[in-house]
Amino acid sequence: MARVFVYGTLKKGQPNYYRMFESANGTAEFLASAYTTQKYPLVIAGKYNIPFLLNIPGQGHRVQGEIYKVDDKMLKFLDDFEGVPTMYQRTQVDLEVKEWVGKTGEGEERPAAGSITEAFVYSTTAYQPDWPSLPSYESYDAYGDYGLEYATREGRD
Ligand code: PCA
Repeated sequence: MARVFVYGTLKKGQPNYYRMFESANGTAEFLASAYTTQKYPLVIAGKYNIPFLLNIPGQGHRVQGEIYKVDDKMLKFLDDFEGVPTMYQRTQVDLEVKEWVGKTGEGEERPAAGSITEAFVYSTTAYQPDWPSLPSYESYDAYGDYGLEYATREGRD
């Protein structure tokens, strides 16, 4: 089992969320909403309007997302889906819990709001030179009013 912090199209309500709940891909369980403890640029880049968390700590915003517990099969699926290691790299990130709703081990308390935890994240250091100066967001929304709707895999040319 592993924990993954998702901030982009894998979040609830976003275009790739369903992929975490296709049983052929493995299993995923929602644990908590959280923010990165550090700031990072979360930009929307390229002709398909793909969200990227650039691995440049200290720049941008503290990014909002969701922590999931995933099995090894799902972790492999996500690595493959996210094009690890070329498009994204899977790294560890420190997170501040906003609200923990998932199960904990027997006899364990749910981590309180404000507590610090860590998870994997799909971030990248393989970005184009102009990406760090793109607008950066605290919270990604594929359907947001900035007019950069995500092109799904099926919808690309
Ligand atoms: N999928 C991953 C990384 C960016 C994306 O769209 C996520 O949601 O965290």
